[in-house]
Amino acid sequence: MTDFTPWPEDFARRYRQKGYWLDAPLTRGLEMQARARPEACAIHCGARAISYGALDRMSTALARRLLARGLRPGDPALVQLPNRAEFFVTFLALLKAGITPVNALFSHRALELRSYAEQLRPKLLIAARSHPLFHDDHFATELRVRSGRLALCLFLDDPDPVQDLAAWAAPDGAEETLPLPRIDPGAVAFFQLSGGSTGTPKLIPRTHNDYDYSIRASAEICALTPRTVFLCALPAPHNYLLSSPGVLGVFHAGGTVVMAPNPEPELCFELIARHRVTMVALVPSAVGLWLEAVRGGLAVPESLALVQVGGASFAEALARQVPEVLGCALQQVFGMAEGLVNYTRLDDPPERIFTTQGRPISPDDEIRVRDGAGRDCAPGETGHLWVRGPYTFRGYFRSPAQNATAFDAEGFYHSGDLVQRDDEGYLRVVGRVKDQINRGGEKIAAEEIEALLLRHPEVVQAALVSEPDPRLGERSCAFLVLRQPVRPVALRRHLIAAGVADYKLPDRFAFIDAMPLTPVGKIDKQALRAAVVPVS
Ligand code: AMP
Ligand code: DBH
Repeated sequence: MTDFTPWPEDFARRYRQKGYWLDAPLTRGLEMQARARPEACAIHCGARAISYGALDRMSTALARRLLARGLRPGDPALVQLPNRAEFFVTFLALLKAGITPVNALFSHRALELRSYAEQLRPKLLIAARSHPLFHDDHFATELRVRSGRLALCLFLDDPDPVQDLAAWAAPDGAEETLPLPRIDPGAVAFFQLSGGSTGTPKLIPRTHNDYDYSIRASAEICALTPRTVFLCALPAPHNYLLSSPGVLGVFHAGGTVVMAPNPEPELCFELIARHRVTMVALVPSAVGLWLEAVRGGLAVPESLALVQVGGASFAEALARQVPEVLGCALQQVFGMAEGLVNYTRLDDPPERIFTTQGRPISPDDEIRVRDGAGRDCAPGETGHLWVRGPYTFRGYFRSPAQNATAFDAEGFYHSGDLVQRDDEGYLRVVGRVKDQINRGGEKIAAEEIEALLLRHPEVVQAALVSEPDPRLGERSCAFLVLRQPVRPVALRRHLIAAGVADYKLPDRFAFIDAMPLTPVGKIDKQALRAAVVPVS
């Protein structure tokens, strides 16, 4: 599937000349580690320790069996797995086979999965029996219809070996007979998910070359080594956990990944102590929980040296507490699944680490901070962040209308973030123009939820806006104009029935007689945010 907007030739040439794009497959790092240090531990997952050699063999076995079943390079796949080692076995296997997956978050429900199935028309589904939608085969059957060409479904923890993922990934030597295909590193490796601001979740094509560069460079910036032990306690498919430097960065450096189901402090501290974890990636709301836990008497095990924080805006007052209370170095990370990632550097002065969200990975990340009229902002002034570079995408998958507004004529992606840039190129995220709510790092496209609310027979108008939340940073509030009174519980039920992920359910409903309007007659969300309304 080559449905993606390539970088113009002159850019591609420059990115190769400068050594960013190596024309090697994304699995190269893993394969090198498996050859050099096959016995070294790649992943701790529950009681299992999986070596680099085993990870390489399992992913090869799965790749070969999928190809033997008739799947072909370029075929799309839909994957939804929890934070378990099998997610990485699967992802690596698909990369080796040239099958291009979209990795849905485990919190995604019918609405999101249907949309991915309709956009990508996957030939392969890999999901988990532990997910409520896959306890039985009803939903998989529905996806088969929506895709129109789903040829194979495998499940994590399926009792039947014919469709049990672990059985498909078990090396037995026989699969060695079928060669793996040659991968085109300029081609799409997989689709990343956009937090989005419009109705349908958008797919972001990421190539082997561009993703590999962002990972290699991130591993270097974060000084990863074979002694790095990284705790993966946020959803593994998220761009942050996968690539900033994330699990793929750790594999590149030959370190060890420890899987955690969630960032809950008691559980994480126990894993950190048991495996001598050195580094963790968190969102601000999780840092809040960790700080509280330490104040409540829990101790952070001393092996932990670095806490990364990103995904949502991190209050300076909390940032200052990280070294003091957790006893670790802090790194701020500001990234996006579309590409650009910024880091504070490990040797930056503390003030810069506390007060900025870092600077871009690459000298060739071209950043523009522009005011509403498109003029360059002076250092320190607030403006819109536009970006283009060696690992920032050039177009959403099959979304011409969206691409026409998300990119300008020069190929800059308009991120929708409001930032300030200082003299040395460090960015501070100060706001947002995109119609999105950032609920503790989980992004909600307002339009998606509004459209669902409008399907309720009593809803006349709907507007989803953010409001401050002490724990999450932001939570969502749905302002509604109704025909007849409806109780919040009924509205929530309506959204659940539509199949929306739990984190997208409005935290609060507010009922008003009429929407405030802007001079051109659009719903005035700024006025809604400022409005004092009765709590429901
Ligand atoms: P997504 O497009 O879903 O990958 O989300 C990326 C968006 O998350 C960015 O465009 C920002 O709006 C937000 N974001 C990520 N990291 C940070 C951060 N450190 N501080 C503030 N916002 C962030
Ligand atoms: O929020 C994000 O999408 C994000 C945060 C930190 C990201 O994609 C990343 C680092 O790579």
